[in-house]
Amino acid sequence: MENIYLTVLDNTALASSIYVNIALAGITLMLIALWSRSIQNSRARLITYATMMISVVSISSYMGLASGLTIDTLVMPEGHALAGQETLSLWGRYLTWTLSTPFILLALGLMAGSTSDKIFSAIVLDVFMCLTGLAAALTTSSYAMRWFWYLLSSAFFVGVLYYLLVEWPKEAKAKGTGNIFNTLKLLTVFMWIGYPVIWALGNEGLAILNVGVTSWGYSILDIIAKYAFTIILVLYVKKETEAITNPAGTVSATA
Ligand code: RET
Repeated sequence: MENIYLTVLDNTALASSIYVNIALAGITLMLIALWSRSIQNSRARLITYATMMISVVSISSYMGLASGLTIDTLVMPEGHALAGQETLSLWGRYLTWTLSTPFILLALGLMAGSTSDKIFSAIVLDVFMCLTGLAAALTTSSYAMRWFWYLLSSAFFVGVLYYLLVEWPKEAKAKGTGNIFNTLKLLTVFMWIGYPVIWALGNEGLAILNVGVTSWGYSILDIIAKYAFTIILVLYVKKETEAITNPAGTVSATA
């Protein structure tokens, strides 16, 4: 068990799915730092800081996986395709999503010019979604309970989707950021739906995909949902700072 990071390195697919993301998060962080130097307005800067935090969390998250700190071998319960066998759980992913996804929602909510109560609600639902997803992965006493956690997490996810698809598009339209919000919303909704699909098909769910493919599944989603997302967003904020800073929103980032 102490050598779990060697188990990771021995599995080329698994190791590359982790190390590639550390590199991409680092590059994204440097690009944002470079591009955002000219942004002066504090609300616009808050959005770019939020996007930077997504990559900061990502580097820490993938370091946790690379070092083996946030990976364990779990024995799956009766009923699971791998019942009685050990399988790797990269549970650190679910834990650190509780830190990265709120920054994605904060950036989106601010872009849409939403209000603090709505941004708060979306983030709370999102954190519960991630924590119950962590519980689904770590429950080994009962197969049914694993899926019960999964369903609970999905219910929280529906709440998050409500803000993304119903509340914020209206506000973004009123604020004049409707087009860019629409692009980021579609990217986010499609990518985020991929996570529960990978969980269900992956080694912790129905075990149709092995651990390396499962991990690459999440890594590809991460590349689009985090790095591509932040790059599109920061370039927009840099170009159209005025659209973001006009006073329609009520979450004030002004000191
Ligand atoms: C789980 C499994 C349980 C059911 C649901 C899930 C949803 C996860 C999502 C994760 C998004 C993660 C992102 C991470 C970026 O750092 C927990 C997989 C609904 C939507 C965007």
